[in-house]
Amino acid sequence: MKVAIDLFGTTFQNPVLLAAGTCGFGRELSDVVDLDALGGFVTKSVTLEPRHGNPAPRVTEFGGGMMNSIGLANPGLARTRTEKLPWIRDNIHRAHVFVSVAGHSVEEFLDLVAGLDDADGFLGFELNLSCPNDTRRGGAPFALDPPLVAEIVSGARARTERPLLAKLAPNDLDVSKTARVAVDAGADGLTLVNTLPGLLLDPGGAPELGAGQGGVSGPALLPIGLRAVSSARAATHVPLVGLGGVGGAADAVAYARAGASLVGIGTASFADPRAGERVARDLRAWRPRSGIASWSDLQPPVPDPEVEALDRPAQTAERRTGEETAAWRR
Ligand code: RRO
Repeated sequence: MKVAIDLFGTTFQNPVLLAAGTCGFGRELSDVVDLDALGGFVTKSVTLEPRHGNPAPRVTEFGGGMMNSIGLANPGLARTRTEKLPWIRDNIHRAHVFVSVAGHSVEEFLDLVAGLDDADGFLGFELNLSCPNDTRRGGAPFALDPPLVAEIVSGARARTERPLLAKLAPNDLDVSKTARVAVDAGADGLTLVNTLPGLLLDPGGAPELGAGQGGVSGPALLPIGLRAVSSARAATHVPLVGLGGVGGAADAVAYARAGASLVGIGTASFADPRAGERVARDLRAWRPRSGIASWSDLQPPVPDPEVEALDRPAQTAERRTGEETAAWRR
């Protein structure tokens, strides 16, 4: 199957990305992984100041996958500019890189985008609106608060012309609404999903993770990610990055069938750092049944933005004036 795909004004040689938080800033994996064999990767989320992260243990496993509570450990904006991005610029040639940014407030997101935008070495930003482990916000992700999503995305949009992805949460019961809010505010694409809040206890009742709760990832997240991608596909026209529980090419194909243009590999690459290369290779060797020559052919039709606009809940609400509203109040 032909796996190259044109998106965000460029060509991805294949649709496989390494997800944020699974490959550092690339260099950490470069001895074992041929990063340039991938479609791309997303960096560890960057905050304004360096962070040590949460207390150990920060990862633990269970039957359905794993849990983490890294707590946004990262070198901060300044070192990302002076050390991490120059390495990417000099060493990554074919893979496309998104820098993940995570603020503790709207202003911090905007300062991060403004503070990185003129650096070299990366294609676009992923706004991490869905970290479940930010103790400064009590684990409450921005992605579950649509007005904040709109503020962050539109503020970021005003500060960069680069492709802008908004990363949404798996426990969003109305993810199609959040997806529309992000796209209306100027997101060029959406990443679905981050890890799902969870808790593992040892037999004595103590949390297995040092921080208490954490984010669930791995095979258990596959159906949750597929549902989110499918809902966002029906509600928006922008490219989607599907993520959650991808372990092999068949899972990646399922994400494409749900509407994803790119797929992220996360937990699978902890067990096998070369999982991304393997999935890209297996997709290239994939023999679809009939009428499908390329990865893009797997995807369902994308909604027409004009029709989509007519169907917006906000606009519907605006149109519901006069008689109709009066009828509801009766
Ligand atoms: O650093 C983390 O603990 C973390 C982040 Br920022 C995130 O977005 N998702 C996750 O599972 N862990």
